Amino acid sequence: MSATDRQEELRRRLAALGFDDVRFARLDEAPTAPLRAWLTAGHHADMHWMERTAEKRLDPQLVVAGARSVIMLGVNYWAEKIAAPTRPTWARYALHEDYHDTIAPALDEAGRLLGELYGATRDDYRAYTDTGPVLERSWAARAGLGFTGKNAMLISRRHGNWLFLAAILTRIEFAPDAPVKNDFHTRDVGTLCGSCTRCLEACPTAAFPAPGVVDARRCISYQTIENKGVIPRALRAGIGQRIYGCDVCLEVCPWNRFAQEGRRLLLAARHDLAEIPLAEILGLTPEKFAAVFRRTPMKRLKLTGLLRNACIVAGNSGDTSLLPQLTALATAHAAPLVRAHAVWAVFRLGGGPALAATAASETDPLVLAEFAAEAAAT
Ligand code: B12
Ligand code: SF4
Ligand code: SF4
Repeated sequence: MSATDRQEELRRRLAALGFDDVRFARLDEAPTAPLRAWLTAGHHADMHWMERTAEKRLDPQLVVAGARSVIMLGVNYWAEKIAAPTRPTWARYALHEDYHDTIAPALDEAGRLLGELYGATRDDYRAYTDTGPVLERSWAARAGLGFTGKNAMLISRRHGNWLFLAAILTRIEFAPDAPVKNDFHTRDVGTLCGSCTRCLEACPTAAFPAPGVVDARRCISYQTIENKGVIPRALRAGIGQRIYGCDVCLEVCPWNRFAQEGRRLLLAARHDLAEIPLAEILGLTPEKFAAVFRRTPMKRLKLTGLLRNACIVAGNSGDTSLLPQLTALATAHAAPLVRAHAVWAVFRLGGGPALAATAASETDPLVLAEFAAEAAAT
């Protein structure tokens, strides 16, 4: 079999495993992603693991010595079924079992394929989805899986913004696929955006200091998923009804009109989660949380984190029927993080004066800070 035929056979069999797009890039030219500038500006917030792994992200040789190529894989998670955002609003990707877990077996299978077709051993490659020290979006753009939008997303002409990415760094040398446009090297961001700036304008918390650059400190996705502590008061109103993650800069993108449902071979939908009313979430017990959110990305947030987010959504909802539940959380929940955000929500819904009396018996500094901020605001 010729080298070209073998590479196409690999592409075909990777697609058969469930990957909706399969592209190749050479590693001889490092991506220009301005990771260092991003870190220096503090845009990574408290994701210190991004700092610790920066060298490896910038140099694949430090991940797989002798690596020559990267195989970039895309998994389409677009679902017509949830065409309109629900209330509370979940990031679309979160309405599935954790994709890290459902894609991993296919990556194991991909490794076996490299063994079968190229005689590769475990030392010849590393496969990751999301959690590895790889600049996945930059390599995906280099491989022509799509282009980098002004929203920083890897946008595919076939799948819009709705692609999970996975990467296999390998010592095997593959013929590179072409980027989506020849001037790719001079215009790394917004290659096919034209004069559109919808995503930059739509961001509810002004998280784009520049096109293609996200300041995680202001990003709702970071705040509701990665931040394990207090969500800054100044951002809470902008979070609106978004209980977990944020798709605003993805949803507004005109390139989504070309998106079609993928085969979903590597995904397990949990669209039922979008139906859960906010009041039910506010009343979750640890047992119910564990049962409902088993295997979903929300399991990592834990019940405390989800309640924190739910309090913010409740505070933004204008729904005063939630006040009794929120007052109970503000006065009696065991976690100060939940009490603190519940205090904010109660004040937002107009129940503050009645709650203020309980401040005298509160001793936790997190919660007292919320009462103090409310007092200062009136
Ligand atoms: C840290 C991280 C986050 C952080 C920081 C996001 C960010 N923009 O960096 C937070 C928590 C905020 C986040 C949010 C989200 N994330 Co995230 N995240 C990551 C992670 C782990 C690393 C990203 C990274 O290295 N950031 C550092 C910056 C510097 O690198 P970058 O964004 O990849 O690089 C871009 C810029 O450098 C720019 N660029 C390149 N050249 C140039 C040149 C110039 C001059 C400029 C200005 C810019 C520029 O383009 C690059 C490619 O987009 C990746 C997985 C991975 N290993 O890559 C997933 C990943 C990027 N996330 C993903 C997703 C789905 C999301 C969310 C949509 C989740 C949600 N719905 O809530 C949001 C989208 C927010 C957004 N608009 O970016 C997907 C994106 C898939 C895709 N098609 O692009 C990834 C690839 C995970 C995966 N395997 O599928 N994420
Ligand atoms: S994910 Fe949401 S908050 Fe983050 S940059 Fe996009 S629109 Fe802004
Ligand atoms: S919304 Fe417009 S500017 Fe933003 S990524 Fe999509 S095409 Fe580009």
